[in-house]
Amino acid sequence: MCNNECDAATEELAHPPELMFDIEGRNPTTFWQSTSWKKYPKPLQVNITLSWNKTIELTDDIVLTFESGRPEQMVLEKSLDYGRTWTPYQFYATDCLDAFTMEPKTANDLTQQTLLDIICTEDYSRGYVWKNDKTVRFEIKDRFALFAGPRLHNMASLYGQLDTTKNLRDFFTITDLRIRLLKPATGATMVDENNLSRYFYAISDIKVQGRCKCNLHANSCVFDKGKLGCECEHNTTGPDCSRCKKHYHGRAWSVGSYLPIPKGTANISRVCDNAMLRCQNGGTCHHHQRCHCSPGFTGILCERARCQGPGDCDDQLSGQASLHHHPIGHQRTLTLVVFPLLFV
Ligand SMILES: [Ca+2]
Repeated sequence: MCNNECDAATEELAHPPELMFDIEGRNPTTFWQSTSWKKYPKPLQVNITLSWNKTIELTDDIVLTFESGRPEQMVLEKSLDYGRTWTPYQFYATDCLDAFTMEPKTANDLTQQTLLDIICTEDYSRGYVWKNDKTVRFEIKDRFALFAGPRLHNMASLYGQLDTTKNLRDFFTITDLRIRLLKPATGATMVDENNLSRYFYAISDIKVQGRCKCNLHANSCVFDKGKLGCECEHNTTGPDCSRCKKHYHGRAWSVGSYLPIPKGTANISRVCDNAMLRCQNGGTCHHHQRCHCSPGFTGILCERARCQGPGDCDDQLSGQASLHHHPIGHQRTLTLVVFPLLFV
């Protein structure tokens, strides 16, 4: 660390926020470093806000790599409305009861029924660089595994759930993330009041992987005029393809379907059943392999009304062409598309 050499005004000695989002792999690592506790009587707190200005569906764990000790208290928060309102995603502390009056839990304690619970974990706060592990994670994949199995071998089951359960879909969806660093690592039970310059935060990398939320009405998401946007198909429009195009309002807009996942993927055991993968809008399930939909509805689970209008809308929407090909294959890695703002 550069305790005595940091200087924001000198390029070689500065540690600006951008260094959390450059490409790692070089040696030494590049990192952002906060000011020390010395300048902020109590406590040293920093917010890091990441805004995409676009709705994003997370597809992998969020991973923060600390070059300082991992914080003793921290909250990861999310917004779904471009930063107007925030809700906690996960609490992190060396002592959850003491810091947040919460029982300590881990992602492994979660079940299908408690997946949406917000937990406090002590897994990522122990010690000053505990066993050399410098990362703090938000475990997306462990949560996916509750529906898709331990090695995510049954993604069809997960996507079936995402299709039919809005709360679950929203849980993995964000427009912004906020990391609230509440107490730096001290490495001891008592804070050394005479040596507060020892305490600070330093982060070398923040990984957020996801894909644009296009409601499964687009195959690609492009960065245009400083903004991410879906390239909408199926006569839909809007930043998330969440509206029918003008003159295509014959039927209500509806979200697309995640199913079926790509042919050849293992364990497409069933497409529909009478429990979790129920055919919707009056559709009926045949041999667990397909839904027979009522007129005017389409999608694997008949969950989607058609955007009807002039021209060949119906043709475009029939059969496989109406489905979003393989969300997995088209997921976007957004590690560089972040605009961190730093507030101390
Ligand atoms: Ca870096």
